[in-house]
Amino acid sequence: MSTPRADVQVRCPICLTALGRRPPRPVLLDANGNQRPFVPTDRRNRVLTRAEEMTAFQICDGDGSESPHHLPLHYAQYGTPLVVGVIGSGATGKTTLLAAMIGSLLSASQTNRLPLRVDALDLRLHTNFVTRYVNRLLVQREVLSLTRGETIELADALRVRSPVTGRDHAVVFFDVAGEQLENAERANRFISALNALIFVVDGEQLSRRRGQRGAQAAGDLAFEVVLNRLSRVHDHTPQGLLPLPSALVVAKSDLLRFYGDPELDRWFGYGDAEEFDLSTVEEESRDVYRLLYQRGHGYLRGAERFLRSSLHFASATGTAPDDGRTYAAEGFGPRRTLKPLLSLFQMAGVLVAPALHPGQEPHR
Ligand SMILES: Nc1nc2c(ncn2[C@@H]2O[C@H](COP(=O)(O)OP(=O)(O)OP(=O)(O)O)[C@@H](O)[C@H]2O)c(=O)[nH]1
Ligand SMILES: [Mg+2]
Ligand SMILES: [Zn+2]
Repeated sequence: MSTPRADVQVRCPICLTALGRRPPRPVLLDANGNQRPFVPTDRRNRVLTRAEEMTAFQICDGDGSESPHHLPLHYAQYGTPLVVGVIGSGATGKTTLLAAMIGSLLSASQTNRLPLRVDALDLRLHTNFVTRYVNRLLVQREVLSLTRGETIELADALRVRSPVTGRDHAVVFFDVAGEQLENAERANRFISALNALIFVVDGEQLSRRRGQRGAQAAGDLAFEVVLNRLSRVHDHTPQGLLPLPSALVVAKSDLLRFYGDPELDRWFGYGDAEEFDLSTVEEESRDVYRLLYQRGHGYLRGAERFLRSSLHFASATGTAPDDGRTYAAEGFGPRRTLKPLLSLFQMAGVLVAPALHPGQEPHR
């Protein structure tokens, strides 16, 4: 295991309490969330201990006024973690997109198509995300439930290793209910801990508003609340920009296809290999920008306010739900969900090499 880097101060992403002042208090959680102290079976057996630690959490007691926060035991082990927030109002497609993105990332990593190795930072959290979201969506083709509950917790926690730099990164994701993000009154301290953003534009709303008067100005309240919060906690560049990476994704883009938007249709004309080619990110960003400028330029604030940003078209499912509960097999499958995540990783310095694997067919 790499040793913790002394030069960085890692904070609990839920309440911002500085970690590392005391040694982490490792615990195990049972299926009902009850905790008990974690004690390795045999400390001298490092391989066994390491395997056991993969399912242990560290406790952050926060400010004592709320229930403790459970973080992966190795959360602070790899320098400053990349803390990704998936942002958008209710039902814009955040959870479905994140499940498809992580599913695409895992399968690309497992088939050696990425210059990255991806595995669990915390096995329990990760297995939970894969079973409850990734597999339900991609294997069972179920329509995922809207996110409920007011507890702020991590959705998934990955360890992303770059063989090029030899560095490991902890990468964690927050995916909370849109209605919670829209509410400016809520404390939502986790927003201040985010250092990478995925802004989700609802393609379904864009398609409904087609041709409506005044629709061009449309934006998203959750974007505004989050931007407002981030502007208060980060220093801006001299140009007034936020120094964080942002990937803005027009989700549910399957609903926008074949309506006479060649700039959108052409990106879906490419095969999946195109997603590994990050040299076309700028070109796609320009196309998304043009479409949103005409259809809802308020959404563009999710990109324009950032020093580094990219814009993407994606569909988590390729098709609309059949009956409200499942997606039909025909036409089903994530499209262009990997590229926004790779672009975000590249902007954040997690992905360094050119993403196209040598030996892989070029896409055109
Ligand atoms: N056609 C199409 N529909 C989608 C896609 N992704 C999501 N949907 C639909 O949008 C609905 C909402 O998606 P969610 O991912 O649950 O939305 P959310 O933003 O997480 O919603 P909250 O958790 O309430 O904030 C789903 O139930 C699907 O019906 C997509 O790629 N294409
Ligand atoms: Mg959700
Ligand atoms: Zn905390």
